[in-house]
Amino acid sequence: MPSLSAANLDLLSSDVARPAYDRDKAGIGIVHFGPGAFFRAHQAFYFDEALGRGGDWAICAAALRSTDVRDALRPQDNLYILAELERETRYRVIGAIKETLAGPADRPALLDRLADPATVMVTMTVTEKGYCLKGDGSLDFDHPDIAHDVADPRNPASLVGHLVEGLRRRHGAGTAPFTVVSCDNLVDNGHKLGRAVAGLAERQDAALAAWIRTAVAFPRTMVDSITPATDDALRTRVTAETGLSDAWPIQRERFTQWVIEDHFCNIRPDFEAIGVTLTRDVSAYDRAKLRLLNGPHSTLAYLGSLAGFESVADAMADPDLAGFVRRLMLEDIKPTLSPDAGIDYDAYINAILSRFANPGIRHLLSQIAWDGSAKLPFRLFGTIADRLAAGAAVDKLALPVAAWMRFIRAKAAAGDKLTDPLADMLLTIGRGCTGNAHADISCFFTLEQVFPPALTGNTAFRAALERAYALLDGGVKEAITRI
Ligand code: CS2
Repeated sequence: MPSLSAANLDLLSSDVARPAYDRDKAGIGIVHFGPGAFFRAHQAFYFDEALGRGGDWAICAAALRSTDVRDALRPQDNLYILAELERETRYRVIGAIKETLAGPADRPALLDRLADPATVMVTMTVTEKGYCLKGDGSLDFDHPDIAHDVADPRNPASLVGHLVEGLRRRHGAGTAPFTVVSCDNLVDNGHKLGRAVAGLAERQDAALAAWIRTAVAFPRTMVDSITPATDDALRTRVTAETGLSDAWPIQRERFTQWVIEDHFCNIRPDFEAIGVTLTRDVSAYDRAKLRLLNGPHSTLAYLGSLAGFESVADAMADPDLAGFVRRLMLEDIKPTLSPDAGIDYDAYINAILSRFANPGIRHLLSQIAWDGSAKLPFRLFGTIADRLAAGAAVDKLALPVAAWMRFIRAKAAAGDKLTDPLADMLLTIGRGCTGNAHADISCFFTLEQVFPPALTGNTAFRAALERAYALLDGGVKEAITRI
């Protein structure tokens, strides 16, 4: 089977959509950090749409460490196939990425791209841990990459360090800044990143930091599209159904949403024309999505894994689990969301539940279970804190937190690996667990970077968590029924 490449596009089966623009003529205007599946399913798709309307919106996609994506995409001219999963799968070749860079060897080229006046926007999907923030949302100067970037700012290691160095060069050259668009599932993503970038810049040059604070836009965003990791089944299907083999195709549900705060310091595509929502206030969307989609997703990940399910759709096919998640959303999460935001929460909840239940999408619970220590604070702890402040019960909300702890304990007992920025610490705690709820939870609560004092010091939360943790002794179904 021939491979995907610019020269082979004509060999694609006729129903596969392909770039509707002259790729050779489109200039690079975007630099993206973190070329993982989500970016290729989401932002690259939107920039592909923008390119179809004309303009220099092609992307230089950079990975700071891993060379996998570059090595897979370069031989196929940085093209890849996006499969939109619905009753009928639609395939489309995305041409928006024109350059892939990776690792320290490509750092000079990446910094040149960041300094290039043609670069008008920098986007990123580096996951929660890629921001090197502390639990309170400020930059962690003790993080090894940040400490490195303070000592050697011209050869940065971190995302934040790259942004500072790129902006420093532009400032020095009198070049307009690029807009920095964070596309990760972090509460207040743009503002947190803006403060981190200015904070790091402050360590080398107060004038640069002041310029960053006043001249650079860091809009907040909400991004949404369920994107299961690529597997061999997808590769085989893509080859069979499109007529070309692709080293790294991407799959996602057809639904996709991008909301960006309308705050830019350089030119941008006509976002509204390509289905992106621009708004003055992203926070209501952001909060609703993190709390109603990602919170229940993590809930399904830990409860579902403990119950022996593999995918989100499998877990949702269990009426007890699906019913629990629905009640959690309606009774515990929805009351923490602003009723004046103009969002129909009931409709939103129903839509999310049917997206989760979509049998056409095999989204592994193990994928969502990654990085729990970095995800739970954004997905569940804010909701729990708000419920506690309102004097409401947190029994249901405590269950996924207890399930996460039991998940870690089970992984440690089985000698399994854990994908988490705190993996070593978590596995040490997990190995020390005895099964006694009070003692085990005390060990987890020593993780100050995960649990804020407002939660660890709250007796109602502690009691609910201990009860949930102990109830899980009888299995997930038992716990759900008794809560
Ligand atoms: C998921 C998200 O992997 C996870 O943790 O909860 O990636 C989720 O699929 C996306 O945020 C949906 O937009």
